[in-house]
Amino acid sequence: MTYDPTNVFARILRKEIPAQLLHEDEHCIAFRDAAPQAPAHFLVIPRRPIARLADAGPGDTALLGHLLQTAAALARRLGLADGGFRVVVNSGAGAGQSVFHLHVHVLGGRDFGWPPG
Ligand code: DGP
Repeated sequence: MTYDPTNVFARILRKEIPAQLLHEDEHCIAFRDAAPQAPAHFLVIPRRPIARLADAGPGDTALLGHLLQTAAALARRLGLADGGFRVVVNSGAGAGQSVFHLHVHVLGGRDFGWPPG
């Protein structure tokens, strides 16, 4: 799908609106989710403008790996690794995606059921 640069995560990347930043590097940033669904809930997003996971291509392979590495490193740093944490990517409105800039949810600090809703 076409990337809309007015989406809220693009605005966070441009520092037009604030976020509780946890991490920044040349490829991605991570910040706390404004509507947390667990005691710990943060998002890892690429700087590259990709609307949905479904829009990622072969040229994004290293970037996608970096997002997961960053998610795991932050989960360890926040003390979530031993108790377990969940990583979720909603791709498309039907899957629950509401902000159309690719993002990796990381949730921890409680038990999770399966299958997810
Ligand atoms: P999804 O439904 O997968 O597109 O997740 C979008 C998430 O983004 C949702 O958990 C709430 C969060 N969110 C929406 N707007 C903002 C915002 O302005 N700041 C922050 N930190 N999170 C936001």
